[in-house]
Amino acid sequence: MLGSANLNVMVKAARTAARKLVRDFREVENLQVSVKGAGDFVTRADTAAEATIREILTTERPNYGWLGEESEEERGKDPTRRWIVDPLDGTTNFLHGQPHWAVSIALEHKGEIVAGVIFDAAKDELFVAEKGAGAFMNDQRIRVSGRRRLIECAFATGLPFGGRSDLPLTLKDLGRVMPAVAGVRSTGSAALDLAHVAAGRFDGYWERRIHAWDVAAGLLMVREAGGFVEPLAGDDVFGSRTVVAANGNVFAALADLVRQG
Ligand code: LIP
Repeated sequence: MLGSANLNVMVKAARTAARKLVRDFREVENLQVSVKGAGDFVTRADTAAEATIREILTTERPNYGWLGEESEEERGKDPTRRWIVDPLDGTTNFLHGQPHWAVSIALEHKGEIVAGVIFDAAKDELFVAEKGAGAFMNDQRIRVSGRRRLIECAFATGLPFGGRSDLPLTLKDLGRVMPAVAGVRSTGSAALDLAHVAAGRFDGYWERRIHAWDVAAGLLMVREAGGFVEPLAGDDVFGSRTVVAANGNVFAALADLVRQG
């Protein structure tokens, strides 16, 4: 696979962690009928996957910092670089035996995402991107869709579960967006939503209350595929924990609809 040495290390870490997650996923499918369910098992799988990724990345790049969903943040000896990792994005899907989850690894340099890997092991689709070098899926170049009319567009979003503070605003977003578009989908994985925007499968995506590790790799993927990514509110995606992404033709129209909230 072409790409920088850093990207190849990221792909190695994602594929290594995913091999065990695929085995765990098969076990989870068997646990659906159990009374206790698969909760504890998935938590262990998630944590183990992050430990595998962290071991590989910190061995190859010992001076980089770390921000991962399942472990303590760590500042590196090189304060300009850090890994941002979600070892299992789409946890609820995984828990319910839904084959729509991904390993997401991003490399940040001086506050900017410069490389991203999103591996959908269930579908064997490896999305990669490096700043200035384009976005690819299974080594084929990907680009955002070309749709221009909102009414022809399909968008993704994350639907809050009970108790999440963004539920009222998201319901208002849906009330404005759904009548104006061809469809809205909620897949349960922000990383794959952004990867699919980059691949032209969705025309855009927005979500409130995301974490940096959910979207770090995907936002680079969309930009390198020719799309636009901005915070829905505030100054930056990570700080505001909001994101809106779309192809350049419909970005302004989608952003306008969700920013009215
Ligand atoms: C998930 C996100 C998704 C969001 C879910 C959850 P996780 O990440 O990818 O977009 O709607 O609430 O946060 O928890 O599966 O890594």
